[in-house]
Amino acid sequence: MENSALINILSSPKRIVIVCHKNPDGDAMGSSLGLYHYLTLKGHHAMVITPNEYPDFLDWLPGNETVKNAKDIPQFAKDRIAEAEIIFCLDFNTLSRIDQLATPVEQSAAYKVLIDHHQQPQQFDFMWHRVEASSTCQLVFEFIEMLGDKALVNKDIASCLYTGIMTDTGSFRFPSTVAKVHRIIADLIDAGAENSVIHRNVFSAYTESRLKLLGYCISERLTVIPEKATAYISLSKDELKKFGFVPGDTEGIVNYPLDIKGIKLSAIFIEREDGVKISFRSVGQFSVNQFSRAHFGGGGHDNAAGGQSTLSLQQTVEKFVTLLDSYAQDIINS
Ligand SMILES: [Mn+2]
Repeated sequence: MENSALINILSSPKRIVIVCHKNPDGDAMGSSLGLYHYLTLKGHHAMVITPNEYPDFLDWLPGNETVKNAKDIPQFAKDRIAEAEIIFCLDFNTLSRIDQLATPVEQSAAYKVLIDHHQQPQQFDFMWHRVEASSTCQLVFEFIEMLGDKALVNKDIASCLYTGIMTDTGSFRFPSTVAKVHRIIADLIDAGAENSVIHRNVFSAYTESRLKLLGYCISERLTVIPEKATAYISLSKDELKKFGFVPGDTEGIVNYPLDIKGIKLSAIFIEREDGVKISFRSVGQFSVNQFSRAHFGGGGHDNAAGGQSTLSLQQTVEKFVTLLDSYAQDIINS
């Protein structure tokens, strides 16, 4: 796509809204706030609006205090979106990922820009999209670079972008962590990102109950099916309540079953008020994106995807276990 139209639009100060997907993670918030700091530096009036709240371990991000949660102030969010001249959509591929903000964004006359790395994105006015990118934060860095402003990346921008690259690459170990990603990370550290502090801020900020929930998941709720190279965890509403669940507490738990030698597919099933929320992880060729799209109304990336189910928790798990029969060979050979 031609970059000049966007460059032209950004050449004078604009009213800009940045939105990210619901239940924002490190990449969603890091990219949104990184872009926010950049656009603000350039003289734009920018604002980050999230569809709902995000976990406490992201509260330290520079600019956190400026973020508006649309769940708390829905009318305000709608008004800002309606009057925006540019809307940046970050870290999601279709408007359904932003819940109640989808209609206002769709109806807004703003010029709409997508910056994202999820598969099969819908059409936007301007697309800065690459499935191979490690993270949306990487894409925001490359976006700033494309605009000729790499030298403007300061400590605030660098800290935000470092965070999302770190979380979306599983601390720089997923296959998406190509040499280019490490070069960008080096640039971000040069620009002031305190890598060691950021790791502790994000990964060593557990509450006691969150750590105990993790221990409980592994010791009491883990089912391993070695002959299908699969392991999964399921959690009921009551169990979450017992551990004083707050959003973000279950984040990352799905990665642990993959630490078992030989396990190539992992899933976590979490019972919610409105159904069962599912996360899938895989190693190698087995695409959880395709698997989830086909059976659990979700998607994402080849090795990390979300899904959902309106069946009961038990029925959802049974459906998953039954499906494994026809996928076992693919998973084992992954
Ligand atoms: Mn992402």
